[in-house]
Amino acid sequence: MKNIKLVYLLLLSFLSVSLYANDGYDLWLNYRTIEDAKLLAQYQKNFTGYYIEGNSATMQAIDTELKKALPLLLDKKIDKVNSINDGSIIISTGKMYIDLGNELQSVGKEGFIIRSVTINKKKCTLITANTDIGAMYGVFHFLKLLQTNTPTDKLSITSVPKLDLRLLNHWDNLNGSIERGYAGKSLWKWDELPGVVDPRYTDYARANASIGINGAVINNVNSNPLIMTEEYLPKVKVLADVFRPYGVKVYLSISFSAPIRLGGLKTADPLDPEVIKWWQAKTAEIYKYIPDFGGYLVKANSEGQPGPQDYGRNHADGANMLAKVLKPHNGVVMWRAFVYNSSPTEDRVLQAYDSFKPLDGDFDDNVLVQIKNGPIDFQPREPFSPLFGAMPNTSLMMEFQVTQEYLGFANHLVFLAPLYEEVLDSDTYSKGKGSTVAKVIEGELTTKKLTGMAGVSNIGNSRNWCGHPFAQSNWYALGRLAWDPEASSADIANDWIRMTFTNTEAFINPVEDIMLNSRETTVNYMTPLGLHHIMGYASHRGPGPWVDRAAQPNWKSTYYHRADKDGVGFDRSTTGSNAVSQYFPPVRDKFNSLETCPENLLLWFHHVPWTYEMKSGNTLWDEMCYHYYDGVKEVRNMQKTWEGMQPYIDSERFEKVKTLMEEQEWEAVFWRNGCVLYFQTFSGMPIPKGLEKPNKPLSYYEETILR
Ligand code: BDP
Repeated sequence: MKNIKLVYLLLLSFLSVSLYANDGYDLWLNYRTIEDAKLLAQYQKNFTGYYIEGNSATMQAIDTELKKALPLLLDKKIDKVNSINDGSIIISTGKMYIDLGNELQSVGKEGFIIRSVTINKKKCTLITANTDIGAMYGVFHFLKLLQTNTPTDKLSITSVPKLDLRLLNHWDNLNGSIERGYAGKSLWKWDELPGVVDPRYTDYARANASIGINGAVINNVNSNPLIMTEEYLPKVKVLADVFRPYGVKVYLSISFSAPIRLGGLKTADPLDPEVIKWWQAKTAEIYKYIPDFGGYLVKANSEGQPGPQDYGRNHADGANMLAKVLKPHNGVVMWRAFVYNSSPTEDRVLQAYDSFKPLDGDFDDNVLVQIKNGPIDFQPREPFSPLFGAMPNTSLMMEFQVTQEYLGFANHLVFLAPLYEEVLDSDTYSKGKGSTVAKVIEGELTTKKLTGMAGVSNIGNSRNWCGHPFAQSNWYALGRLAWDPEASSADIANDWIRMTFTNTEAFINPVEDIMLNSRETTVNYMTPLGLHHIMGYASHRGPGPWVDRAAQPNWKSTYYHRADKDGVGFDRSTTGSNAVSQYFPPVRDKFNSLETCPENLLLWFHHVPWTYEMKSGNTLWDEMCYHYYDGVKEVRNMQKTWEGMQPYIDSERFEKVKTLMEEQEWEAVFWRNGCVLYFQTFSGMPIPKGLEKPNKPLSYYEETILR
């Protein structure tokens, strides 16, 4: 009897654990029954079935999505119907059910309209668009409304993406590894393709479609040209076929020397007729496999990659050659502006601008210059790249990094939307006040109108896709900001929490706070006050301000922080490298003066004495210490808040986040102690009173490398 009871109890506890287990695979498409009983009753009454006009692959995918989502959300049987009834959700792209005037036209190829309407005295919800993909975006938006418990009685929503290309850049290698990937191996199983098609490819495309991402560059910018061979193209084609119903186009990173390496030519000179012929034939071959292939992403003459400069040509020569080859197929070239040389004297920060600005106006219409958000390399904080605004006659595309190369890998909770938002909201003043980076990439301030945003993906084959449960929010945020670069990170966080976890306010508010503060917290314990590129050599994970030997001078941390007995920071003012002059006034003047330079970028632009008095009244040294210590304190507060969240979510994700936060706290302390002890060797000043002293000597931090 006792045994039976025990078995029963064990079974019960197993059941409850598995009921509440959530491995994160469903991402924000985590459809659960509406928790609020009143709202649930209302939804149940309002929605009785869905009616789909048409039968394309996209419409079938919509059907599959609704079949899955609606019964889960509404906790009732709800099906596709063959005629319009009271409570029908109508998905239509052809037939006009109500007079929308010119509005439908104005939403273009990818926008949508959602309306509460009455048709033949029947109350319905209409989701309509000009294309099936537009309708799919509308359906995902509609599901989001339910997932976030939004009232749906009087819906009147019109939404149009502000950017044309909304892309993920996968830095995936053909051997399955991912450059700067922290969530397992590549999703693409090249050894199985084209025969075996992992269902996960569909879920990947679905997730992208749900946030409006419409393209994926599937291979590393440090490209292996084999991707363009007959061996790989049939595999790439399969991915493109799976992604197509979800509106996700495939793009490839190409190697500029492919004509030599694959084609056996002696040169890859973009003006050489044989080279052009080779690219034409190769490109035509790709389009045979994939008729809607998106185009090429190119890293050229950067970090050892081949490029047009190898033949005395410039970036525009290279980009335009490929653009002309792609043009008849409607493809585009995304040409990266991430270039710098190994000069020990020329400030790296200047180089992208100096290389590209003179080429403004020289690029073909189907070329976008893809610019990293800041002038160096995805640091926890950088000023915006001065190229935004400086090339008014070029289509400029944003490149953000979603994978946390310099932000603690997948072990630190860092919500990146505030970083993205800070950049997008920055005013370039290129055409006077209000010339924000967002407006620049929306094409409002440029004569060329192709627009886009790319995010370097943080996705791998780990079960929850991104490693850290909260890293999913960065994929989500990228999609939302690519759709609308003026969206707010608070709104994005709020929606994501509701969709991914719960609509319980007691969970949402504290967790939203954690997310919104997390980036600043990380800046505090890694690179406060404008410090940058002081991470461990090559891995970029732990602290490495002491890195003073490297393959090239501008890979050393000491190159960037320039600490000495007098002070710390890189003088980029008019008396230093003069990087400030790449910005328009008044931004240039603000950055140039020690007094007006924002303190969170102070050491980016100035070499500042340790005893300099900050706005708080503290010396620079004390202020730096306080930032490092605050960073750790904030991680600890985050941990405390998270402890209180246990009742609201499944134990699996709760525990995973908790464990990762412990790791984050350990690493934050490591960062703080290592940096404070290191910089103290220059300042010679004591750590302010009341702050805990590092319990290990500097040598410990220098010798322990976090990988
Ligand atoms: C840096 C990465 C490197 C990339 C490079 C790039 O460390 O792995 O190849 O950027 O963007 O952030 O090309």
